[in-house]
Amino acid sequence: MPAVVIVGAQWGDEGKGKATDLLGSRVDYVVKFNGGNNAGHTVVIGDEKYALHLLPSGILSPGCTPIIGNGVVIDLDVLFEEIDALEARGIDTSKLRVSANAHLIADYNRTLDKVTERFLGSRKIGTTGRGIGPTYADKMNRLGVRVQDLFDEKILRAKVEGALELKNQMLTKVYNRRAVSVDEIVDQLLVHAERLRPMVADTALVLHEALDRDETVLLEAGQATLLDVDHGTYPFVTSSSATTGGACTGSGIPPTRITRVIGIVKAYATRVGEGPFPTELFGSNDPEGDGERLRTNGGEFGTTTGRPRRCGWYDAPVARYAARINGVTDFVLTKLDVLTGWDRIPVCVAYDVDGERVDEMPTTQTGFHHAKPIYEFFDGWSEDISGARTMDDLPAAAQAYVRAIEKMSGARISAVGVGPDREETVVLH
Ligand code: 2SA
Ligand code: GDP
Ligand code: MG
Repeated sequence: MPAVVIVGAQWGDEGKGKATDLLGSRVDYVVKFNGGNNAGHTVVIGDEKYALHLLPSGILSPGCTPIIGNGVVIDLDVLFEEIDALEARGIDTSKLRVSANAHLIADYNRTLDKVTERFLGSRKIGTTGRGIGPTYADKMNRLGVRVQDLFDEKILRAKVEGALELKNQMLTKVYNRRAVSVDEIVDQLLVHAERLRPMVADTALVLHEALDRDETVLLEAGQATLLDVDHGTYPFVTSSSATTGGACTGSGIPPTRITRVIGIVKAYATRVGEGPFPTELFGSNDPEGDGERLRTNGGEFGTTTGRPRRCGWYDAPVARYAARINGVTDFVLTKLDVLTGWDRIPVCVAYDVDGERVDEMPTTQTGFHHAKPIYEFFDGWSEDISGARTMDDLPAAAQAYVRAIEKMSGARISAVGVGPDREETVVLH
């Protein structure tokens, strides 16, 4: 049986949490394979709203085993805060398993994230300040501290010492901060060690055995294709692999076991943090105030940081790019309801790059920075569509919009979101 991947096909916050939750009742394992508590997935079930950061969204489905894979970076304080908050609301988290190879976010990494951003000034990335980038940098520099290190204090101490050697030079000499002591970090990391111990597992083996038993594994990406460290709008990206390739490396499941890749796309586009965004609506680009209207109607504020998200129209070349990079077999188009009430809806079908029409995403950073959207316009609709459950329930103009997007985006659309609730979904396939 299959391993299924869910990835963001734009700049994040497409509604991956809801899509994962929707599938949750039909899958046995849900795996978070990249990122950390920079992620923010909101899931609405009836009157209850859950914001998940570090735990996979599948944790809300009884019967589903949530896994934090080796590709994740873990802030232990946040992990246990999140577990306690869910338990207090009656959610069973006892099945959670955590990879022994996942890396830990130490306090110095949070500090470095924040001071680096301040230091960069106008060149800043607009990170979430959770220590994600510095923790992945340590991993790549072979200076990381892993979950398994918590259970051998001698090794833990040696690793923290190694990690701090250069960092203390940097903190004191470049950033004018105090040096950090090995003892203080080791003590902080060990606070949760015994509570974590029973959850720690060889998660790759657990998942292989599940697949061999014909069980279904859902791999849930944090962030998105355009924020992927290799395939995104580098350097304005996160520091992990948020695409299908990352699902393999971040979980230990090989590509040959993946049978379906579900790309989540919003019916318009948003981005948080800095970096190029051709269809963004702001200032003189947006005489009608459509950006603010999308933000208000769509509730476009960061789930983790509360930052207002930048808003713009649907960008078809971006979706096609994501379809190619991830091998998307199905798109889920979310938040169609947010577009209700516009007379006409622009969709970016290609770019004008320095006077030349370009149909696919430009390869160079400068090319994408210069890309101006070329729009095609579609009729809007005014009816409330939140009650629609089949394509036929949607107004003709909404159906035409969905079909047009499908044609441009490189894969079939298998579901359409018409509201935040689990139930508010039009299923096509
Ligand atoms: P980081 O902190 O190193 O990962 O930041 C690097 C870039 O990645 C972006 N990023 C995100 N973009 C959208 N949503 C994210 N999650 C939260 C949410 C964000 C929030 O669901 O709303 O609450 O602000 C997320 N996480 C990272 C980030 O904006 C930087 O551009
Ligand atoms: P994720 O990071 O991709 O999981 O997305 P977020 O949870 O950060 O942001 C998506 C937001 O849109 C959440 O508040 C969801 O509850 C909400 N949402 C998801 N699908 C729909 C939809 O079809 N319609 C509306 N109106 N809201 C949706
Ligand atoms: Mg989010």
